[in-house]
Amino acid sequence: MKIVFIVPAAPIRRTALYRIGGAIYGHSSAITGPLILGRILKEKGYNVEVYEELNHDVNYSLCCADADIIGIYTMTSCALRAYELADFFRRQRKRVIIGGIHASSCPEEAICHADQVIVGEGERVIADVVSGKLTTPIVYSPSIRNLDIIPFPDYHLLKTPCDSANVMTTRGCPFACSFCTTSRMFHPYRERSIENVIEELRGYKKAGFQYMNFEDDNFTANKERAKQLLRRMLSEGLIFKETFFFGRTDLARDEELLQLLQQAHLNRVLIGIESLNQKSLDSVHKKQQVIDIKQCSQVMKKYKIRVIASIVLGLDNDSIEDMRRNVRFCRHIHAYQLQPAILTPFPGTPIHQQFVSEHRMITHDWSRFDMMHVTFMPKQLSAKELQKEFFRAIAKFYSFSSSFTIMKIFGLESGFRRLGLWIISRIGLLLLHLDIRICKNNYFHLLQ
Ligand code: B12
Ligand code: SF4
Repeated sequence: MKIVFIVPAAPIRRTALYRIGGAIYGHSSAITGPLILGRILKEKGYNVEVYEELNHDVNYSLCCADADIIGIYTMTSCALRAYELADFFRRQRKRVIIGGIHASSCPEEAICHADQVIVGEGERVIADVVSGKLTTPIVYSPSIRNLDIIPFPDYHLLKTPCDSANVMTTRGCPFACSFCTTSRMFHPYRERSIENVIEELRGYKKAGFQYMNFEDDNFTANKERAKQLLRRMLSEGLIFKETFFFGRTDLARDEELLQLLQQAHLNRVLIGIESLNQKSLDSVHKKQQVIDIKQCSQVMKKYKIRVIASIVLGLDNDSIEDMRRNVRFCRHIHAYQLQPAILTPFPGTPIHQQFVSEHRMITHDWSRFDMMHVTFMPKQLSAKELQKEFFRAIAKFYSFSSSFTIMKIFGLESGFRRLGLWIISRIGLLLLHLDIRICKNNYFHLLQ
């Protein structure tokens, strides 16, 4: 029996410009859920293949012709694409199973497009769903407490390109920011043993991966554990050319940790700065002080760790001037990249519940839930103004001259990548402005 897993990508993400931008931004990687579930099924004797749409077009009539079951991953911004594919395969009389973070928040919606939906982390139930032992349309899968018993993702199943191995050494996050989806989907916070992670890393070294990402929502949540792991990586020579990770500003309080991160080539980090307005940070329960942000920004350069600064646009307590100050700050600290994320009330989060109850949602078209579109009525400015602030943030942050500053601090490759991002962002903004001018049904015109 053949099972094909698909990780969809929204239409905009499948355009050439986006794919070029993605290649400059970082190295291609894969969502690990389907690779883990795929391995469980492969070990039961099924023939499994996994396809990701993000980096490569997929010829479905070729790869799915002999498939019996199609498993589709969903995140919110790709949900409509996932449903489009699901409907297509069901018309071909294939059995369709849907899972992932969006379907886990909206199972009743997903089941309209599938034979079965799995809610939550799928490891415990996938084999029984596929074999037909579990037959309810919506199957609730409890999360696994001991992460060490979960098999490693099987990259041999992945039939689309992928340059870096994604490793999750933990699931969830001990914090609970009100806009965050992952800390709710992956609950409670759990850690794998160091030995188990090291064994997985050995496999990727052996397989020849040059790049690796720690995709933990908060890799340095437990600093002592992170240090232990980094020491083991160093002593065993499990160092990759470049390793990306997600962190919080509090990691900068620990100089030993910073040294180890640098030595182990964990040299690119996405940090949620969110806002320099303490009231805003407190309002989303970020549990982060402005002083942490400032201190963190100063020390990262010293350890040559490039910061992808993530800021949230549209928090209730932030004025236009606050948002602009956040962008200026990210430029000033020479952040390597900027991720200006428009506040997005993902289903299943407290912020979504709040905005629904306050009648502030302006759309539930999931394709807009990509952190680049305004989906709710902001408090201090109009929706249209907020959308403009997003464009403005990109235009102000990426500039020709700042690429050379980045080159000076982080070296030639980083400088060229930054230059590339400047070019791509300019082309993107230009095309967008043209589209807004020409196309009367551009999303921008729907905003008040
Ligand atoms: C790696 C990653 C990426 C990569 C690769 C994405 C890709 N190839 O499409 C990159 C960096 C490119 C990326 C991009 C984006 N991402 Co991303 N990404 C992740 C990340 C960090 C790790 C995914 C992972 O491996 N998880 C660990 C495994 C164990 O979990 P899992 O894959 O979900 O699988 C479990 C269950 O979901 C379920 N399951 C999974 N698949 C299936 C399939 C079936 C059939 C079944 C039954 C069950 C099932 O069982 C699995 C095992 O327990 C997650 C955060 C996270 N913690 O998940 C964010 C995350 C998924 N991304 C997110 C977002 C918002 C985006 C972007 C929109 C960001 C942006 N503005 O650019 C884009 C969209 C890309 C696209 N496809 O269109 C959000 C999604 C929120 C939401 N509710 O939709 C997340 C949750 C991050 C966050 N902090 O909020 N992403
Ligand atoms: S710190 Fe990051 S991962 Fe943790 S709850 Fe907040 S946003 Fe989510």
